[in-house]
Amino acid sequence: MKKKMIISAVAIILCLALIIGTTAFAGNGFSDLPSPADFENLAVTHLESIEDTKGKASIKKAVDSDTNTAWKSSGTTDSFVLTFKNEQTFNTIILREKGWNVKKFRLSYYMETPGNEHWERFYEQDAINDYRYCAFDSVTAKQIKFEVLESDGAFKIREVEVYNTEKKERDSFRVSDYVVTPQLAKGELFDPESSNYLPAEYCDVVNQIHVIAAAKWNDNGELIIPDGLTGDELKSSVQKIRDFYGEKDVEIFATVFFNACNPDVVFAEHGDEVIKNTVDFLIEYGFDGVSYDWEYPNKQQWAVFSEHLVNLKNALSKYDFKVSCAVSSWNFYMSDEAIETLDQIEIMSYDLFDENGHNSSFSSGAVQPVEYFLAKGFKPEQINLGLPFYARPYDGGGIWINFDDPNYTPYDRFQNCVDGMWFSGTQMTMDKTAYAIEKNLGGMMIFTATEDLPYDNDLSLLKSIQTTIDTRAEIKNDMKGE
Ligand SMILES: [Ca+2]
Repeated sequence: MKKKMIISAVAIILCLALIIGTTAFAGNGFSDLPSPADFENLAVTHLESIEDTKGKASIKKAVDSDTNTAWKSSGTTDSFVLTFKNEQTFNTIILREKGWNVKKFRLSYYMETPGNEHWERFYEQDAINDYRYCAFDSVTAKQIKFEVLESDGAFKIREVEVYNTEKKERDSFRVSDYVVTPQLAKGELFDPESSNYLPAEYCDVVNQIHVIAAAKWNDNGELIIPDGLTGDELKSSVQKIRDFYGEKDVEIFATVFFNACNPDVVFAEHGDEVIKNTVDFLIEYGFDGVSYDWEYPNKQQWAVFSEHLVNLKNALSKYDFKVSCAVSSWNFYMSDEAIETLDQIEIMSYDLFDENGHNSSFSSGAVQPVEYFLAKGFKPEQINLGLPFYARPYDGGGIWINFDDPNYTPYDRFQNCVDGMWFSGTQMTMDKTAYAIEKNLGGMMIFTATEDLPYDNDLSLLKSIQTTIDTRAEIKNDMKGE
């Protein structure tokens, strides 16, 4: 009797843990995010059959267009095959999982070429986490196989949706990168011998450059040029970028830091001078705008900062200068007026370790932050979604590994984890860029392009961005044609 009691108590505790776990997921759940508008879900409209390994009738729940119903796997690995009535062409699959159990999954199509019949893998990634947007080059096939190769338990799939989306027409698509002043001033970015060299193709992909740190505030509300640069060197650095771009358009922002001043003093005592000095600074050094990177104001400072942003934008509008701000969803108290006023934000959607230890997973690095800032009132076109070009360890330790580190080169486009370090890899970069296009976001932000593999390498992240834009968007005008 006593033994039984203990078992019951353990069962109760386990149940509680499960309830707490489920509630935590439900609170952050994104399983119901809308599907792409204007496109039919081929998994419903052209379905002939769907079968899992055990022939369970419940597999139909994965294609019943109801996110409240789900197919449950028969173990930690399982698969199903979806057969269309006839051959279909598709380039996007959306997976909706109930829970966060899947750790590795694969999509293949059946190649029917006589003599060479086999399942051909066209996509593989790690987690699904509620909602996973899978973007790939067009595939034409009659059958798709979905396989889970790793899971931390039986898993549930609410829906699998298959689309053949068309290019989205848009006026522009921003791709912002950060460059640092010493590399810029020394000419390393334009020197083929330097490891920080930017390829010629860079100018075709990146159309907005944020120069870190072009300036810092001091306590008198003056912008000072850091890193031992002279004013002439900063001016010629900006010109070097313009020369590098030649006829191509580029917007150049001065990224301003707050680490050389007491922000409370600057804004409280020198608010008007700060604005005047910013205008003078942008004109003097040839910038197109100012981008703030304050990590991080406290709640009270956010109020003062928000007011400053509104006043600054009002002053800069006369000169057509832009104002941008780097933001994180875990410390954000900007006023509604500032949200409306800003030209753009760069979401620092990285260094966010989810329960799998991934620092910029599709969920934590795209879905969650995008939904967060849309809910705050930003228009999609104001948002630049951040992409890390570096890896971080699973435990969140203070290690950063560049994507071009020869000791950590992924073996294919699907690999995110290399030797305990987690990258937002080549396929993940395509998925996030495609998702940004799908959500009509303003564009992407890169941190930073100097960490990428050479552009002619098939795994190049910069190239992955460009390929995605080329295949999924129709850009009507360039940046300055707005
Ligand atoms: Ca369902």
